[in-house]
Amino acid sequence: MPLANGFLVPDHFSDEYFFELAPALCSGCGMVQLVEQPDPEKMFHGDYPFFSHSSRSMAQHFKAFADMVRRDWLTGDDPFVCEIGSNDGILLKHMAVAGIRHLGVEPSVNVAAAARTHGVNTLAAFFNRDVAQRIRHEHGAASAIMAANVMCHIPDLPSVAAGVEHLLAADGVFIFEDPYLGAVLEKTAYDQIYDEHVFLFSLASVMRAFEPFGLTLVDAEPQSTHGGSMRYVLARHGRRSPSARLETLLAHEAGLKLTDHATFAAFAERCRQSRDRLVALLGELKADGKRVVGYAATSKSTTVLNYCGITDDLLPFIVDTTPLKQGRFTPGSHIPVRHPAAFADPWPDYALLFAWNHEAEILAKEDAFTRSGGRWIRFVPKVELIEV
Ligand code: DWN
Ligand code: SAH
Repeated sequence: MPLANGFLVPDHFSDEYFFELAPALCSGCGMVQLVEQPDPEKMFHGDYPFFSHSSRSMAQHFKAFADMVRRDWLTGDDPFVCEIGSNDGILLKHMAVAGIRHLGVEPSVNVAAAARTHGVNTLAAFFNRDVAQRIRHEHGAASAIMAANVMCHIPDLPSVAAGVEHLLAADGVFIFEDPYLGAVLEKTAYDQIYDEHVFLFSLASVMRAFEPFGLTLVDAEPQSTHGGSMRYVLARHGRRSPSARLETLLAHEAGLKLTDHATFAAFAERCRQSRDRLVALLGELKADGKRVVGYAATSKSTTVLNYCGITDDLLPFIVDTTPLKQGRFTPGSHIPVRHPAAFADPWPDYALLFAWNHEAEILAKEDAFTRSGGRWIRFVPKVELIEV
């Protein structure tokens, strides 16, 4: 596999980086993780093309996240909050506006610069134990440490856990959310597996990973974002009691058999079926003389395109709102990425929805496509035309 966000120009086709994308279940700790993990500096740098503000519904989600943290967890005087992987400031800008002392830690310097334009104090660095020590020294302990779709990106989980433990105030909370393993399996969302997603967490694997660092899981809450995520709340040992909701979720998770080999063998078979159906559908549409284009050059689309072997003969281009992706080509499959204006010029017969997690937002925005007679194709949870 190439890097999911390694959008490139033809000059670099010949020296494109590839690695072996192999997810595995650790029989010891129950963690689902990538066997080979590309160097983080290859993925997160000054040309990182994912900007959190690219989705309006995520902007609403992060406003609600910030409001919840302020309401439930920032009770003391002059609290300090820290976010790991703050990207373009989509969450912390709400803390900044409210005058709350805050710091985002974000290694991709271009998105970190975008955050500063939103008034968000941002340290361009990879969060780890040393960085946490520096932050505590300069800003004091954090009442809340937050992270969204980031913890699963950091191979050195022990260093992050030790850093969180170091930075957190005695009664502070560490709140993070990530795509949930149970949802990925249930929806056959194999496109959540790519270089940046080093881990696919479950409640049980999170509990086990943080316990040795003095951090206990005290609450969790399913989220609808990114096709099904879980929000985890951790606190120092003995400072807070686990919620009743956590007990219910743990009981439910036990029934999902997330450490059974058979669960993953069945998932792998569903992935193969999904791939075969998608390739067959695109082939049939092509044979019928229909025009199909891709919608949203997501990170997830890199896995789909490369796993399914889809190139520009089946999908001539993909439209995407991100200026950094436009004019470049998709990693590995080398399909051109174009400005969204190309979508209506002229309307295609079908659009393959790579940002299926933003279906409601995109279908509402592209209502004119549907009215033109265009049809949407989704592939999660199964390959089908969307009934509008
Ligand atoms: O975990 C991660 C999540 C949070 O975001 C990262 N590793 C990378 C990224 O994953 P993704 O690229 O799969 O994210 P999204 O939010 O599913 O897709 C974003 C892409 O979709 C952007 O390139 C913008 C594009 N998009 C678009 O072209 N039109 C998105 C929307 C909502 C649209 O209307
Ligand atoms: N929180 C945002 C961004 C998620 S994308 C959202 O949910 O939309 C993942 C982000 O994590 C990227 O911006 C990437 O640069 C950042 N990241 C990767 N490794 C990191 C690390 N060690 N410390 C802090 N941020 C990291």
